[in-house]
Amino acid sequence: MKKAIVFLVILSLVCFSVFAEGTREKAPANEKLVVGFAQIGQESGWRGAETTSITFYAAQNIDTIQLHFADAQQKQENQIKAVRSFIQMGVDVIGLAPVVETGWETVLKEAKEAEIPVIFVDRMANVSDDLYASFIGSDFVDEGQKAAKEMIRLLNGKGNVVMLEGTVGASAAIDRQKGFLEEIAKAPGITIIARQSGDFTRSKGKEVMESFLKSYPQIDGAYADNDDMMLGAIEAIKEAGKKSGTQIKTVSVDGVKGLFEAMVAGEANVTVECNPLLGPQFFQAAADLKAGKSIPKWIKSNEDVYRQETAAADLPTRLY
Ligand code: GZL
Repeated sequence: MKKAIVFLVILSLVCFSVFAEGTREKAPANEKLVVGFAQIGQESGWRGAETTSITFYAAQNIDTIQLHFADAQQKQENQIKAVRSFIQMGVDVIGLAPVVETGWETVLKEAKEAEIPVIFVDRMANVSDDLYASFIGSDFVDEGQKAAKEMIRLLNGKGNVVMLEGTVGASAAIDRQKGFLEEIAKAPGITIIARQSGDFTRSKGKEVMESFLKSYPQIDGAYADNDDMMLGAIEAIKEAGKKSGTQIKTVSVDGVKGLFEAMVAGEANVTVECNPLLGPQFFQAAADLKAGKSIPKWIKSNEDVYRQETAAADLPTRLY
């Protein structure tokens, strides 16, 4: 009898715990989408537009989005620290604009172990597919090819060209140069006489162009991996007493307002658009990941080429 009672008591305890488990309210998942974004810095007008696109979107959706935003001042170690802090916080999704392509495996493996998906925004990193959920950004090789086609057109296929390059090791710089050099090689009359990094900044772009102008008496065209370096280069060309946009043709990438203003003034010729307004796409992808949906491995930006001839009409329509 005693044994029977003991058995029934144990059986009831087991049933109760199973029942309780089955009916226990699941801990309410945080209703908000909690995101950590490790931004590169504030090196260019383009970067500022991207930051605004991200922070403004989060502010507009404050009831459903909690954004933790870190500015790394263009230092990879600061981005890595920020990603680690987001992992500690237990955010739902991490956004990262990798300042350079290499050096990310360790911290991305930590994010994977913590089961926090990472979305690369605007720049890529050299890691295996399992370490990131998606890349939201442009086809930089295509941008470089478009820029070269414009330079060939502007120079009628012949002349001396200098290149102002972006941050050493950055995917946007590496791939734009790849596309530019592949395409420009189709015009044997064009010679690349100098290449140097201006780190995507206006001030360094001016310094680099000043040195080019001192070293090379005959420069027919200048290409820059971004508009900010080209705006610095234009200052240097003018200070050297040369005519930017006519004596020295210019082609650069981004599509920032300042370059449109230079085209309206006749001092620049072409900008290849690179869309920085990635906030909406980024948060939509993050929300999809949180909801357990699959997203494309590459969410490509759509962009165009803008020329001096239409700059006055285009300028009022520009959003950055
Ligand atoms: C491109 C982005 C580049 C811009 C620069 O996606 O990474 O970085 O072209 C910016 O202006 O500094």
